[in-house]
Amino acid sequence: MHTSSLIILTRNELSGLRSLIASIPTDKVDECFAVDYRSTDGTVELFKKHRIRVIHQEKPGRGEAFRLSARHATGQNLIFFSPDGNEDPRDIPKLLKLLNLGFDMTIASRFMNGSTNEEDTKRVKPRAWANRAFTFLANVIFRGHITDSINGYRAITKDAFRRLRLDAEGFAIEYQMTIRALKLHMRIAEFPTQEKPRIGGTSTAHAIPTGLRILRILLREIVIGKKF
Ligand SMILES: Nc1nc2c(ncn2[C@@H]2O[C@H](COP(=O)(O)OP(=O)(O)OP(=O)(O)O)[C@@H](O)[C@H]2O)c(=O)[nH]1
Ligand SMILES: [Mg+2]
Repeated sequence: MHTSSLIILTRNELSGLRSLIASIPTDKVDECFAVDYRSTDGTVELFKKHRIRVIHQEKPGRGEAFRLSARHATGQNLIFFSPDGNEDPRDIPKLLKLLNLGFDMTIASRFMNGSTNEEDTKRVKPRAWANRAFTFLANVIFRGHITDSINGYRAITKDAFRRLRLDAEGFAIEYQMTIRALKLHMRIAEFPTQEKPRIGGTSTAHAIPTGLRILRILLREIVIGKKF
């Protein structure tokens, strides 16, 4: 068994955190800390009440949050959890188990047999369609068999994380992580997850800028190949 660090990513996520914090399996990991970007809604105070250490992020964005997490984590395995309601804390042991079986990265997939995603019950599913399209392109171009290239609910070994030398900003970080892992022929495992609706707070993932940022990363990764 490898040592593990569970990292909770937040930016004003008080209502989600409040309803999930008791079900986060901190006893299943060697350390647990939060990376927070300037929350002003009481998120930081709630972490402190539960004796969860908080790393204060200076520059915004999930890209920066992932890099900061990896710099601070002492575990060999890193698990990223976002407590906005979308992610089921019961998947944390599953993510870890697969890393302990020898995979470099594991993803909780919203788009495979047995999965559900936020938009399943809707007729128009712009996010799901965009996600599937980007995953399709990554698979064709970088020869993968991934079903969810973008979900942030994932775990990776610290060694693999370092080898990927990620420099993407914001919500493009996960896509870059998947693409570069494919380029390096890393062992990637997925399992089905049930994505739930956001609990409260507000989303910072605005569809159009996020989509454009992901598209830019795709083009750049095509151009640079294995030079990273
Ligand atoms: N540490 C850190 N966390 C962030 C930052 N931006 C967003 N988050 C967290 O990342 C998670 C995902 O962000 P969301 O805004 O929910 O994005 P999303 O999941 O794509 O969109 P919705 O669930 O539909 O709102 C949440 O837990 C946020 O609090 C950031 O700059 N730093
Ligand atoms: Mg979310």
